[in-house]
Amino acid sequence: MKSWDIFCTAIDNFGDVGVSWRLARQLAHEFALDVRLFVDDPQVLELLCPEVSPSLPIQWVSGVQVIRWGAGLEVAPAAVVIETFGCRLPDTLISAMAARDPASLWINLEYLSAESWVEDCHCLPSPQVTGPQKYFYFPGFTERTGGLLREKDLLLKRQQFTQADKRHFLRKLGVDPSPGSVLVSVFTYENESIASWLEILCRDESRFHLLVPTGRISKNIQRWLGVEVLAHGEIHSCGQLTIQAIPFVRQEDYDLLLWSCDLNLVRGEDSFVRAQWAGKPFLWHIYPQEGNAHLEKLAAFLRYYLDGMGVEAAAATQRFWGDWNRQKALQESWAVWQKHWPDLERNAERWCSQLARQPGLAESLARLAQSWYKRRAEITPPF
Ligand code: TRH
Repeated sequence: MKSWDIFCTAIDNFGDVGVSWRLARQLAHEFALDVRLFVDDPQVLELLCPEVSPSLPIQWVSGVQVIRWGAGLEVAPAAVVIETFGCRLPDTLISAMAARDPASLWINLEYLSAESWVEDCHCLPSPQVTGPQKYFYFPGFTERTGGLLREKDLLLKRQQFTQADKRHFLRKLGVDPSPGSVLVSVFTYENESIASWLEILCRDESRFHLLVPTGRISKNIQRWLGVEVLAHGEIHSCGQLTIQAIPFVRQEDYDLLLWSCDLNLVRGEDSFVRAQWAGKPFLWHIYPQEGNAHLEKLAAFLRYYLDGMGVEAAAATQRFWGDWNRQKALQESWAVWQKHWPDLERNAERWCSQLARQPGLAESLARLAQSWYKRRAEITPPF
């Protein structure tokens, strides 16, 4: 069971590829597994890992075999096959997984959600007409889920990240904040309400320095600034507020960005999880879904996250996060949220330590595969 295949389609943005790439690297590095990552759009992967050449059909990068996944791809399946986020595997592959001896363990890695039904569905078999047994696998925030991706040395590395490391990292990005600035990373979806926030930051007595990787929020900021483009390296000021466009960094460096900032605005799934491991106050722009289904997911996460926080700070967080995600004016909710800063910082560290007591996602997947193969060996005599 040393061979693992991870299949991934880039639906939109970077999250699907981001999670698959992170998982692939961790399984290869920490569990010495032979991992192949099949990805339909290696260009997205190149953004996260510039060593990837999108034109190559097969390549080795960071100990992982990266394979461009297109129509007609025929490969002998691995012992463990992970289909990420319900991407559909080709029928020929499914038949080959069933014909394999022993048949491949088939796992459907699902999206992250804090909703309570996740615990009931985690590891449930998914009935199949053909092919081997498939299992749902849910990442999550409790012991009754698959946990979150967390590299073995992640929290140690964060602890060892010094002020000098931070200065060095920021300098490489061309960032040189004035002393005492509140550094904020801004990686969110489009949001009209950012204008109201920039308005108050601009008048605030504290000095805010926003670092904005080029992306979906750029247009809203450009509109507020009254500029056509926001190119890397550009710096705009308004009162005490500085807005700086920074390049999209490789995935490992994104952690350094989060650790360097005092507040992180994150989105989707993977940056949302990394912000939690950064142990800093953050704001989650959840991926918007039809019928506002995402608001229930947001509330479900906040029920866990705010559990150890003071009542007023928790209410302020609920309001500010709610206003951001409903694209409402932010003046009042920001003013109240900001007052609870010490509580927000304490809670961020508390939550990070609480999560770190649970096994990580890669580890729990590796354990599942091990026990599944062991059970099979017990049930099926070798001759
Ligand atoms: O990009 P996202 O919005 O991705 C997703 C997808 O939209 C997906 O379809 C959806 O279902 C999911 O969200 C919920 O956000 P996410 O998940 O945070 O992924 C961003 C990735 O980009 C993450 O791996 C971190 C990485 N990143 C860098 O490597 N460098 C950077 O400079 C930045 C800003 C991000």
